[in-house]
Amino acid sequence: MRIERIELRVLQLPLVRFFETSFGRISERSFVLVSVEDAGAIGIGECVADAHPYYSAETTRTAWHVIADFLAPLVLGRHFDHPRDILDALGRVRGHNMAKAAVEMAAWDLYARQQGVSLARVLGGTRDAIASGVSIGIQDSLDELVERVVIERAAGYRRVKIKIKPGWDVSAVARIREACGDIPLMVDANAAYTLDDAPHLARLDEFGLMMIEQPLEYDDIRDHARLQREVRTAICLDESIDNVRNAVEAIELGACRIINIKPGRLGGHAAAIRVHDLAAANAMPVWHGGMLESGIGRAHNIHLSTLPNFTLPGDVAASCRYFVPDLIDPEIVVRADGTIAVPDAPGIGVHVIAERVAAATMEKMELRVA
Ligand code: OSB
Ligand code: MG
Repeated sequence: MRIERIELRVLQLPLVRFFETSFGRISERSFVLVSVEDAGAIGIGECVADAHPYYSAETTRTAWHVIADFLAPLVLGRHFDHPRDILDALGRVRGHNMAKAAVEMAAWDLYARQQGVSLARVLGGTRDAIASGVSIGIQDSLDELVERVVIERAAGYRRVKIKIKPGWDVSAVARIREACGDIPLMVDANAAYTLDDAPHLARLDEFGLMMIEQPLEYDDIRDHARLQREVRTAICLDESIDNVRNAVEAIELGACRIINIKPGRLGGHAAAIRVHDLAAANAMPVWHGGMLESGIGRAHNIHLSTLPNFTLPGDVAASCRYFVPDLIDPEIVVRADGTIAVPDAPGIGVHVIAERVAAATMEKMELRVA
């Protein structure tokens, strides 16, 4: 594989419904789409950074800058035997995993297409359908929250995750248990608490949650290890696991019992596979997170979720929850049994509608071998 052309676009798409987390409410997504080209064959990746630096330090604009000025020159015109070698080739650039992942994942799609096989095949996937969970944001009232949970359960989702923050946690979980009974339920705090909140978070233990995701500061593995000793509920790390070494440290310190894998946060599919394998070797389950991706990023997530240690339902849900219309057609659908079929056409295996991409494009740039 030799990438001779890269195309960058900034897209803006309105969300079907607002999405609120402990770090704020958004009503649209802004992201960079990366296409890489080799002799007419094209691969595509979606950068998960958003307009704001509230989930992680990266933004749509930093990703654009770093890809155009630093990452593209490191891959353009260079021969790669395999996309697993790309992250190392970008290693001189510190951080910026989301920018790196967008380029790397586009290259995986290109490689799989050139081989004529699905992305799942080249990633090492072992299943043809994945279990889908749903992530429900903070609502304006507890009544509306219960209403959302009922709707999503009826749609088939295998587990429900709700976003929590101080003031919207124990009461929200209690209401859902009252109204919906013993459904598979978990919470995600997006780093809204401190270790001083340990006694409060321990109040969640009585509700039999599957896990508490990222309760403490985004880069604080040590405090998560302390918290895990004070609560019975499993802690799952998201923000804190942004490379393989962090995962090793978290496992060694007992900072979590479950890991959320997002290739965008880790620097792409190859790094995600390494964390997946590391967790498997330590008998720790993983699941695939989501970043409100369009159908393009969502397709990448579906393929990666076919690896064997993704044993818990992921935040990989139907297109219609996010974007109508999606950038792809047919869109991603969740079946009545809460599963999503893995596309079996070459690469990510979904059909991107060029006119929809063009209509959502705010800015475009083309980079070629110098
Ligand atoms: O923490 O998992 C998260 C969305 C944006 C940023 C961070 C997170 C999320 C989600 C939504 O929980 C997952 C999805 O449905 O794509
Ligand atoms: Mg999370």
